[in-house]
Amino acid sequence: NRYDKFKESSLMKNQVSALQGQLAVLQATLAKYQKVAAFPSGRIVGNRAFVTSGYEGNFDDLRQRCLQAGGQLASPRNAAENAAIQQIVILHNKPVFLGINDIQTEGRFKYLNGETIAYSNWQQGEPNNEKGRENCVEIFVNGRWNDRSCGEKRLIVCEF
Ligand code: 289
Ligand code: CA
Repeated sequence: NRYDKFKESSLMKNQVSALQGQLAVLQATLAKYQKVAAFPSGRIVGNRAFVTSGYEGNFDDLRQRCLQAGGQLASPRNAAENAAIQQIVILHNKPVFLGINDIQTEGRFKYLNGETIAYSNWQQGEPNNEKGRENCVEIFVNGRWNDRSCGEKRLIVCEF
């Protein structure tokens, strides 16, 4: 009857207003953690955060550390993401290994999930697989990429 309908709609209004309050709290919390992630040398692009801990290691070491932290090695899929990683490289003045390699098939660079890369920013003359030993990818302060031996030690940047 009309009274039941009235009760039902008041209940719904209360629930919507409670949800709006919870959403506002979540939005404020998210905004705060975006600042935490970006300080002192993280960068956020859309819903991806690129963060360094300052650690340096070889490719496999870095790959495992990002996984252990619940992320993966930074794998830029467009110019904006590449620029975000480049800014971290500039801040630390140290090149970074990307989550990209051609370990499986020489010359076919893939992300860690096995997909062929959809974006690249090679330095002129790269990738050159110097001495047949360069299956990983580093990014320089100029944002350009070079294939490099996976055994070199580079600054870690994970994406979350
Ligand atoms: O071991 C070769 C590397 O140090 C780099 O040397 C030169 O900068 C270029 O040949 C690069 O391609 C190479 O990765
Ligand atoms: Ca090279």
